[in-house]
Amino acid sequence: LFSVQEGVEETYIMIKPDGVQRGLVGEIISRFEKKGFLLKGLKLFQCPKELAEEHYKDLKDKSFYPKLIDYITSGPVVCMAWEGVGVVASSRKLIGATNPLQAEPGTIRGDLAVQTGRNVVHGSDSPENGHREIDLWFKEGELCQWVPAQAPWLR
Ligand code: RTP
Repeated sequence: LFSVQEGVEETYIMIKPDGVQRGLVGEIISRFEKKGFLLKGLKLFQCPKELAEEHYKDLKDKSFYPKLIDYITSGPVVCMAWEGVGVVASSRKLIGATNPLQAEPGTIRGDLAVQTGRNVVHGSDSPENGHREIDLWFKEGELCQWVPAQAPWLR
């Protein structure tokens, strides 16, 4: 039995269609696994337009919004739920700045992307949005509640 550790959060990470098309799925998942976060949900998924619009509803007044919706629905994405201490902010660090040209080398976007409009991955920006987005993208029964047998301290 493990006591609930302080600061354990969950976040929604999504490999965008360009990441899938470019064969970066394994590389991106690997970075979160190696960091030591716990994978709770994983699926390849063709996003319907309505879901993309709900996910990005806060950006609907932006000029790039229609292109963003076209991009996210242009091919399959990989949806993931990850758990861990401080996983929301830590994932944003692993991902790097929104504009890949400003993302530090060593980050996913810094190493693997060039354009803001093709920045390969999404990560929730707050614990509240982590919950909201996991609820939005996953159905009940698609998430696994589990504890790794060998390394529970990694949580
Ligand atoms: P994300 O939600 O994907 O992790 O990205 P973010 O928080 O770093 O950036 P946000 O401002 O929330 O924008 C969401 C996504 O919209 C696209 N975008 N395009 N000027 C542009 O053309 C522009 N600005 C943003 C990007 O795909 C960005 O990740």
